[in-house]
Amino acid sequence: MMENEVFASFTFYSTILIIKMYVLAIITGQVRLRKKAFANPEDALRNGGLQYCREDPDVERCRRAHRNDMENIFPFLFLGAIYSLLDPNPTVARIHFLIFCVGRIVHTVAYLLQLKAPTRSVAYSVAQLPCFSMALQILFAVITHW
Ligand SMILES: N[C@@H](CCC(=O)N[C@@H](CS)C(=O)NCC(=O)O)C(=O)O
Repeated sequence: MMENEVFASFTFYSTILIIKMYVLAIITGQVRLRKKAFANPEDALRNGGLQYCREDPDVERCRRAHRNDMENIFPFLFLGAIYSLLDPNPTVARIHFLIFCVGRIVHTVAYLLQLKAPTRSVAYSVAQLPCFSMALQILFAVITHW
């Protein structure tokens, strides 16, 4: 499988992004502890009392970043896998994956650090470009082989 250069490249960038999501989950947990804002009564009870079962703006920010990752990285995992099967040019394919990966990392950093707008939106839009490109190429390949 790893002899397929495009698929190896897709696997690499996908795994980086999955690790990024794991790191975001860890950060969310740390922010919950620091801000004493727990999602469940049992967690609040263990950390000072039921009053800490509450929402916090910083935790919610982490959660929105995570949700946005799920809205975008999950479709990428599908599109990238199918696109890899189309035998694209390895360099072009790598550029697609790299742009998406960098865009999503910048999106997360911009979200968590509250970077000046429109940094986050630009990162989001740039990362969407290779996804649209892959989606169109997949549709084209399917239609022309029907
Ligand atoms: N579900 C997204 C759809 C559009 C989107 O993903 N926008 C990007 C760039 S403005 C974003 O970072 N949205 C913030 C978010 O999803 O929390 C939303 O509600 O905003």
